[in-house]
Amino acid sequence: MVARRLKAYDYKVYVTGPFQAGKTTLIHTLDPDAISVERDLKEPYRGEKSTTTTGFDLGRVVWARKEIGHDGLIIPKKEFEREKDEYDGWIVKDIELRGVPGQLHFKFVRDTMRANTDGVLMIIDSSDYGMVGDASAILAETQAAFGDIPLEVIANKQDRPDAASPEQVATWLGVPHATGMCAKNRESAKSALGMLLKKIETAAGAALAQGAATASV
Ligand SMILES: Nc1nc2c(ncn2[C@@H]2O[C@H](COP(=O)(O)OP(=O)(O)OP(=O)(O)O)[C@@H](O)[C@H]2O)c(=O)[nH]1
Ligand SMILES: [Mg+2]
Repeated sequence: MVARRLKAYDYKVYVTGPFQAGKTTLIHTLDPDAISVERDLKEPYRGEKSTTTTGFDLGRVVWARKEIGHDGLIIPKKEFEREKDEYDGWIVKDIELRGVPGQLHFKFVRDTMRANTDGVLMIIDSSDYGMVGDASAILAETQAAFGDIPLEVIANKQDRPDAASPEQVATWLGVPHATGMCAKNRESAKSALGMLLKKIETAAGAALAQGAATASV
């Protein structure tokens, strides 16, 4: 009997951050077939009629590279399946994107979505200084839960004229670095995810090397 493959992905990315930061938008830009459990906001937030996540977002992409060390391509899973033959011989990793609600009171949902995470995208709205308190609370919650895990702080909505720079956003949160992004733009979204994926692989490589060194002692 052939064993069933239970793990449907190679790397799982947990997408968190405060209310209305752009987590759901990012996942749908990367995977147009992503699914989301959300509801309409009763009132527009900062002039935008929007939805809010009450459950989760689930997206699937493929990271395809000709060689290790290349940036490679990030492709929606369904698109990749249609064009699979073009990637014969490439290194292919299945990536699961798991988005969570930003509203603080949904902490229990964020807590249940963390299992098996390999890396974290922390999405911040660069034009919403009013959310800095919530952003810091979610960053602290995430760091406490995951410890030392690859994490990328993303300064989203860089297309807005009132957006703070990624450097300013990093200062708001007291982190050394933040990467600018516009979640509505596919290239920008792919480049932000790509940065995290490279960090995940570096960390996985370091863990393997450490395991090998320990085994040989
Ligand atoms: N201008 C601009 N608007 C964005 C961008 N990303 C998201 N938005 C808008 O911001 C609002 C919130 O986006 P969502 O993706 O639902 O945010 P979220 O982080 O999933 O929010 P919650 O589920 O409530 O935590 C929507 O009106 C989006 O259209 C961006 O890069 N630029
Ligand atoms: Mg959402």
